[in-house]
Amino acid sequence: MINKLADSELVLNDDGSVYHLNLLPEDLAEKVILVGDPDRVPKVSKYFDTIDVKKNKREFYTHTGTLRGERITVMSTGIGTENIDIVMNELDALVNIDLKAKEFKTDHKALELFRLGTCGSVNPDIEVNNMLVTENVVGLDGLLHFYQDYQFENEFSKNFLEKFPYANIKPMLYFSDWAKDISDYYADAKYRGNTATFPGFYAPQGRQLRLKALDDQFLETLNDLGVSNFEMETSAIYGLSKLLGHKALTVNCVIANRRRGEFASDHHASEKMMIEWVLERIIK
Ligand code: R1P
Ligand code: URA
Repeated sequence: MINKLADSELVLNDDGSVYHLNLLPEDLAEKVILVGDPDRVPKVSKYFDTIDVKKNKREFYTHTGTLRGERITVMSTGIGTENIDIVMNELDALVNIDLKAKEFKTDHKALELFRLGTCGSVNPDIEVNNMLVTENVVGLDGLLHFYQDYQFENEFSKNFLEKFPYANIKPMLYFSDWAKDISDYYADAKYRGNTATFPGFYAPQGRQLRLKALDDQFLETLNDLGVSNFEMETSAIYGLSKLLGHKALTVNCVIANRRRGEFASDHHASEKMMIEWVLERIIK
């Protein structure tokens, strides 16, 4: 492997910070909460005891501080797996690459990444205003096809790949090592499930406004294959964490029940409940 990275490959800003996240290594804690919406960042950091770093560029807003004596970061990723590609590579560069020398460090540092997102359920029995922890994830977005192949095999993935009926979409399947041993943080979560991540909110998730989606039975078909909920980031977070050697766990608040046509009228209250529930568990 080439050890010295060219300026075009590891792009830095004038102050030496990573190009998109606009962060220096000292701006980041080892526990990182990832949220999609930039407005969710202050909703999380308001619970911190101190906030020492506030930086942003584009949709990437970061606050770092302390909670109950432990350092913690919350960062917005914006929407989609293409943003997660940037977030994961630049977070990893902050801890595992010497930015000044542009060389890989010899000691590997593993970050703990907690996604706090929103999602839609495709299992009619999974009710809105509850949290769902992702055990397995199906990536229908395509990002991980550009990296070295990584697939895991278990009963869920074997069954899913065997029966997935859409020939022009190539699923990639991942899991969180943490989720398999979920008792670490989220043992009392109401729902655990298999999440599908999509490269869009409308037809990719089976929504039809003025345009027809691939299949009228899309939600039912994926639910029959064991999928419980839909969102737009977790496949890339779990897949790239696995490849880069970080720990990741997603909790999504269910704000839509797609099979019953329901949307959580007070989704801001559920978001608050999720933030408090997660912060109580990841820092005791
Ligand atoms: C779509 O509205 C967005 O909401 C969900 C999806 O994954 C997508 O990013 O997550 P966030 O609430 O974290 O943004
Ligand atoms: N986020 C999604 O991606 N889909 C939903 O249905 C709700 C939130």
